[in-house]
Amino acid sequence: MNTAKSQALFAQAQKLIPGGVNSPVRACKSVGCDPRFIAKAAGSAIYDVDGNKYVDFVCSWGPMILGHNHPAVVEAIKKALENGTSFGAPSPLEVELAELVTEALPSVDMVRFVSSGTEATMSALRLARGYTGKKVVVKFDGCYHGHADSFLVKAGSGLITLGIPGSPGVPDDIVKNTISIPYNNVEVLEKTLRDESLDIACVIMEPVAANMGVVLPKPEFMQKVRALTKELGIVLIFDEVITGFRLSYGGAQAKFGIMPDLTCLGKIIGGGLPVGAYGGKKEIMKQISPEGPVYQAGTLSGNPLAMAAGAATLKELKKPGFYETLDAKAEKFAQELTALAKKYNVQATLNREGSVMTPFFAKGPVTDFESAMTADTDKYGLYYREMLNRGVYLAPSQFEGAFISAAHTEADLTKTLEAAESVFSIL
Ligand code: KE4
Repeated sequence: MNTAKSQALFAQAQKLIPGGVNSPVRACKSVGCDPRFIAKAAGSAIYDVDGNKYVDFVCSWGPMILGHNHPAVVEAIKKALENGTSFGAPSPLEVELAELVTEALPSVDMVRFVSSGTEATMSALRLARGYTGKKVVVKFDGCYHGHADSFLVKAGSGLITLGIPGSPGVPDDIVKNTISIPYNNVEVLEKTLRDESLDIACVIMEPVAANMGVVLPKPEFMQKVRALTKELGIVLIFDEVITGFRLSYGGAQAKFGIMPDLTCLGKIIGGGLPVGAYGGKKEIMKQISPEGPVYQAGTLSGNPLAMAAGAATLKELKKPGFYETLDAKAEKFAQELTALAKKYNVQATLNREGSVMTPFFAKGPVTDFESAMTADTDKYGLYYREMLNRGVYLAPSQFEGAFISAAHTEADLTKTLEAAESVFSIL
């Protein structure tokens, strides 16, 4: 595979942009190669600057659930574009997307749009603190909630990929108000939340963790989180930046029937444009400025292009049978991939919920951060490079999800399984 143009661009980018990338995992350090520079994308495929074509399982880290450049989304963006790219004033598209989001998510009465998932979680935390008058946030090891200071404690995603526990530049004074405890551990959860010496404002969780690789919540764990937070007057925040509109039209909360007090969204609700949102119970959301005293603002918040792309995406997702078809396709693919690993005696554990999955090179079961860490990352690196050379674009990290979109065809998945078979035979 010729990658000369990507290599030249990477060399130039490294002189101009730290690490040559605008988000660390993209540098592909943990999988032992250099990044491919992408020129364009369509449907399930992305094309690099050297003209190589790949079946894309990154899907821009989740947003592209319809595939790239879906005609309805492109049309909506074009239409919005003709009317201007940003007003800094309210526009009808914000109301339309707010209606779609609040209708879809059972626990969300009101929603505020921002420009990234990081902004959504950061603002939800401020709101939970403002609402309760308390300070401490409880999170779970390996869950990632964007890069705001308070959440960079045993966070997943890029931090685990690069093998770093937290980040310089985050003052101790700030993270002393963050407690990180193991995912899926009911005893530690109960002990922590019942500790009256702690001044707990909120619990934030990924209802399906997808930033230490995909890790499913045990039903009793989810139930306990909800029951205890309710009993103790602690705000429960679901970070549905990945799971929102991915696991079902109503997100993880509708799929599992567990309602948080606040929900954070991003990715899919922007149809591939920069967006985030947080929403929830009216009583809490009314604390946000200008209705209430908790301040939060944004120059590009509710951006018309992002709102248009998001609304067009949600309307497609709302069509009957969308999730049934997508999930059935993902299930079949996951079963076939698992069978191939078994056939070639590759030690692997595949975790999946709906159309997001992670094949861990680990004995398993993978139920939390500690068990995720048993994965053989060197093996994942080899798998990644070999799949890439066979035209399959996976996340350049063992600890991320692989996303299947509506645009992935039978032929794409067959090609991917054939590539996996040939790679498993040499692992
Ligand atoms: P952004 O600020 O990146 O839009 O969203 C932050 C965020 C918040 N919550 C969850 C559950 C998330 O998964 C994310 C961002 N996800 C990563 C993928 N692991 C973004 C890609 C990256 O950082 O390289």
